[in-house]
Amino acid sequence: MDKGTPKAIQLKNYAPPAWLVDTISLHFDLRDGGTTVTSRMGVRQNPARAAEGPAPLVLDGQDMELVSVAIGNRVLSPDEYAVTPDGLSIFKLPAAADVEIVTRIRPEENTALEGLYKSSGNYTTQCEAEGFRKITYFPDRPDVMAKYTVTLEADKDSCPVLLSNGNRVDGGEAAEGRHWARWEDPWPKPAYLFALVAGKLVHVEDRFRTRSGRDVQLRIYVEPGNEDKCAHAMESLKKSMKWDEDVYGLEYDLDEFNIVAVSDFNMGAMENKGLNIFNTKYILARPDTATDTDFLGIEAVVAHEYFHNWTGNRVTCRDWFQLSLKEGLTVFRDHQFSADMNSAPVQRIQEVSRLRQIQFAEDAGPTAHPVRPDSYIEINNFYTPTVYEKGAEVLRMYHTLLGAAGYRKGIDLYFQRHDGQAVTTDDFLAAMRDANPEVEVDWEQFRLWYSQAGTPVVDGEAEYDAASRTYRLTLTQTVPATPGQPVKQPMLIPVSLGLVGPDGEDIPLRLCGEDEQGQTSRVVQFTQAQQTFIFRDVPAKPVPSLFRGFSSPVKLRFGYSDADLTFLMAHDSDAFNRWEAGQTLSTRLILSLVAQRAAGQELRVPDSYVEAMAATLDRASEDPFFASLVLSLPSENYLGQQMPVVDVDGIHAARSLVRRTVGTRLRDRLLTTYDANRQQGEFSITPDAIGRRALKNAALSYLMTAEDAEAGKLALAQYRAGGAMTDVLAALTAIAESDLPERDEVLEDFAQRWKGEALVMDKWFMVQAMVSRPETVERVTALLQHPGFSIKNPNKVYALVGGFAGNPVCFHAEDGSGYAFLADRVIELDRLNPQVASRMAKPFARWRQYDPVRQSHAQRELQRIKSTEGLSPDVYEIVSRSLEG
Ligand code: B3K
Ligand code: ZN
Repeated sequence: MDKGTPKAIQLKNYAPPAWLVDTISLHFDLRDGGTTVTSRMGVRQNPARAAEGPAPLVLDGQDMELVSVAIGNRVLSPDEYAVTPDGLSIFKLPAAADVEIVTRIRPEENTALEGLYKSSGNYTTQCEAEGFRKITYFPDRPDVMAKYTVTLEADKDSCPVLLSNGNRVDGGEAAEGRHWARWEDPWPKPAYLFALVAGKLVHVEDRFRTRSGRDVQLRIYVEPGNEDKCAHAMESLKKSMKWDEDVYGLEYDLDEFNIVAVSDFNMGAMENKGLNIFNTKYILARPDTATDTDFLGIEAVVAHEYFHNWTGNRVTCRDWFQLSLKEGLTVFRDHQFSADMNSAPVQRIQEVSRLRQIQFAEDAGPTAHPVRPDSYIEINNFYTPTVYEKGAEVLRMYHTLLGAAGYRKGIDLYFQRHDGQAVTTDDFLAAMRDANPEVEVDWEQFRLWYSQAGTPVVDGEAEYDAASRTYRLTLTQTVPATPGQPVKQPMLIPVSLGLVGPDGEDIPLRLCGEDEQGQTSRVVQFTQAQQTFIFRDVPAKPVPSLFRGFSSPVKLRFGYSDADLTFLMAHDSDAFNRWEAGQTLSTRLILSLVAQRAAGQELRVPDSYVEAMAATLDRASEDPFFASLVLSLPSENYLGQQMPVVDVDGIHAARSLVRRTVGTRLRDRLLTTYDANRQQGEFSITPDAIGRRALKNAALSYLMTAEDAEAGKLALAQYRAGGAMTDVLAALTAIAESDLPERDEVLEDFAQRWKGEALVMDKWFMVQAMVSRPETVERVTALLQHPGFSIKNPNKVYALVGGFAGNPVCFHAEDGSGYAFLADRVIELDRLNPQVASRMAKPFARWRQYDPVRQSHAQRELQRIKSTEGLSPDVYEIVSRSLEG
């Protein structure tokens, strides 16, 4: 590092700001070659720190040119302030003052896509977490909340649209073919929620009347030509607004709500007050360009950003360690919403698969951190699955422990106490606790979910005593050591459970020592390192159904027999656990095949397994979407997590064998399923229609494993028929992986057809990056030169480079070629966009889980990245943690 090793920021060093900013009036003169920003702030000393006497006003600022500083109308001389690479300090000023600062910035040269940047001719901002300091000097921390007035001035031809937060209050013509607009946001907010957009955009419009009668104008702005792809996002927005009123009692609080979709954006979307800025990926959809997954993703992300208006914007975070206060809560809210809009069990299964795939992996590696981290170098590295997805599970546990009504009481109290404030996860917990004094929960113990990293492992054992008709369930918990946290305390783990009797019906639950009427499903609190729950009046030996609905983010180990699992697959009244039983069965089978392969034994898939899959197909019409998920085997990455040393090729071989066996042995059933779920008529995105497509495509993918000519014909016909992108892409994926002679011709055809649609081309890059064939690394390297690819566009990078890093066999190729490819890209990206580079560096983190040959390749590449001159703190933090771990 040329600037020295970057410093870590610690939660324990938090101090309230010395100065507050009540109002800020910003003027942007947007021009090529230099944008001038004039900021006038009304500042005053923070009464909370008045006792310390006068302190200098310290403002954050980076990468800009300071033009002038004034207090009131008096321009300061250079000895009255100091400028450093990180900010500006004004030494002396009265206890309350107007400070005017003029700066100049160059948005057209900003490739990091943080702060104000220009891309595809449009000006856009991204300020969370610390981008505002690249626009002007300001106390860029979320506990400084100000009222904003923003005036934008720009060329009328190239920037007909001028937007900022709040409501548009004024505007007009200016000299030299320019024009201006003024926006006022009545709600105080932290700088990270500031936004502006100026550019050549068109919009679609709708309205929403809130339950108290406010008429809100809704607009989605897109680049010309995309107007026909906004309808689904608009519907999703209206549904979110209604749902938040109905379920949380929360109403929108401005007269306009604007969304802008841009194609160069580091993440999914951003909840700026009244002006959400989105990655086009989460707005644009037409049945022929977007898959069902895209449609559902749009619904969820539009909702998520809208929900932030209360959980994040009206009540925000005191400091960035509290990030999960808004993110965990808002993800939980979007999960609840998606469950209400679609199929609840399917939604839950998808959430849990994602959590296991990415969060459990993070929790088990060198970058493991608690939901509320206590130290960071670069906050942008902490927008993680742990803060988001595990954070959402913590919220779900409040809901499970308190019930829907108790949870809502807690939420109401939270807003009553904290509206307009910047607060902590402790404040949130206190509101939940205080609103529910009658509920017995050890909140101090519950708090450990925020501070202890690592996924708890729960071991279960049970014993049935026929004579006394009692069933003893003993649970033991261990929380693994994680970096910086060698010793852990037992957690409060809510266990939702049932006991399934031999007839497949739930047995009423009567816990010894309690005399309630037995429900068939209930929640028990598992709080000790080891605890036994004794159930009485159990007429026959049951099969326990544990962690129904995945009631806690833990790993369960219970000695189910294969027969128990098949039984639960068929009979558990909890849909999640029916799926779970199937996954456990598949995981167990594949891992045992991996072991047999390593021991040089002959591999066989037992009949009972194929029969369980057959039974799933026979029941599939009851819930096609659910059935498609039961048929999906655990991913290779997830299977790898279950092994002390990942056997990359063994897992691929064993999983492929299982798929091929099912594909061959159940060929007729799969063909019937395929035919039965083809759709005629109009496209729709109801859960049933999505489910049928998912099931049909799952059947196709199994059929393709048998490599018979007929399956190939089906895939080609499905590709050529066109129609819904879900079907086209499923066929393309199967063809790309196959040996079909038409493979390259089909890939070329797709590229020709969609070369004008960036988001569709992303799918094309991704499909090729994910192919498990050995030539993939060369293909992907060649694709970097494709005219449709750009290393400067995050979506393209995520599709091609990120797709490849998620390709288990090729990224982890034994010759190290995959690691070298990724390291080259991280180094190349870091010069342009540190946030994207650091995201691309994360797949290296688990390198110690692999064999010595792969380890040495990965370690070498990590060292190579780390020793690169001028490395960003973003990549430095990930790489150095990975090497330490
Ligand atoms: N709050 C933003 C994420 C900002 C990421 C900054 N690196 C989107 C969201 O979670 O809604
Ligand atoms: Zn969010």
